[in-house]
Amino acid sequence: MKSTSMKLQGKIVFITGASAGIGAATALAFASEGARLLLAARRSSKLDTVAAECLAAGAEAVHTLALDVRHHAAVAAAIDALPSEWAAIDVLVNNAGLSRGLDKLYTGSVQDWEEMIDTNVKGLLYVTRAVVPGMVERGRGHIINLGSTAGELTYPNGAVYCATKAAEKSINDGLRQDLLGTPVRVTSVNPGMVETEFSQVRFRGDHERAAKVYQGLQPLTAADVADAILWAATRPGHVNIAHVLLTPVAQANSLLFHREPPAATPGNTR
Ligand code: NDP
Ligand code: 8X3
Repeated sequence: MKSTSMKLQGKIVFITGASAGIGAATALAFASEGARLLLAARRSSKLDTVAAECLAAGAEAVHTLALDVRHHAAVAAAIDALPSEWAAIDVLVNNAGLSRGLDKLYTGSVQDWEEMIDTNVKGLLYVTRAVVPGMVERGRGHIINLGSTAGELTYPNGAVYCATKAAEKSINDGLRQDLLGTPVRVTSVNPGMVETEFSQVRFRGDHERAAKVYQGLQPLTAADVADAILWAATRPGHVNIAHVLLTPVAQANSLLFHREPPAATPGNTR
């Protein structure tokens, strides 16, 4: 039997963390397929810009939600209060997330740990809990979670961020098992290094330190990751992509990179 790819025209796609980086690029990718986009993040002015770009790129409609995924009551209330024409979410992209600091575990900041765990683990759970029952009731849906190479292999000074992505892996696998017997699909997209606002946020606006992360190699772009998310979402309805791992060619895993030395400049030669 010939299987047909999932069409996204008119489908409601809810993306958390859509104000920047991978979330914004994913919004644009789904927009070009004619989806209806529900975009959430804390910075509403950035969301408004992404919303306008999505409409220009072909989104059927866009609705924005100023939302902090760390607040359970706010997440539940926002999903509950969605206008009826936005309530039947078809695809949830659990993308909102961040890292803070790069410190030895025994000297790390408890506040940083809490922010990462509250956002990357608890926030993902709160949104999932609010959205998935409706998918089960309607007999259709797809949850796409953002994991990371960091969840597969812990790197030094990043134990807590890596732990949040290891938790995402467990949640992704558990949810897929718990949804067995329903047509709802569950996917984890696990990128390696992607140049977004991620490192700016990790190093609290220290541009020089953030730029060093990507020095000497070509990182993934947010659009590369959006491509993988869109691919997973458009597989035929009977196909579940459990996880996708994508890295720059110059990255083997979360510990091993190949960096080209900086090009010699005339000023540096003797
Ligand atoms: P960015 O910093 O560019 O974007 C992060 C997004 O998450 C922003 O839209 C931000 O919006 C949103 N966000 C952060 N905290 C909250 C919150 N409490 N409530 C709602 N939204 C929030 O990073 P990336 O695009 O790179 O990261 C997206 C996801 O991809 C994350 O889960 C990250 O862990 C994962 N990832 C990133 C990789 C990378 O190398 N960049 C590699 C592997 C995975 P706002 O500030 O407006 O709320
Ligand atoms: C983000 C990728 O390697 O910076 O998950 O942690 S990494």
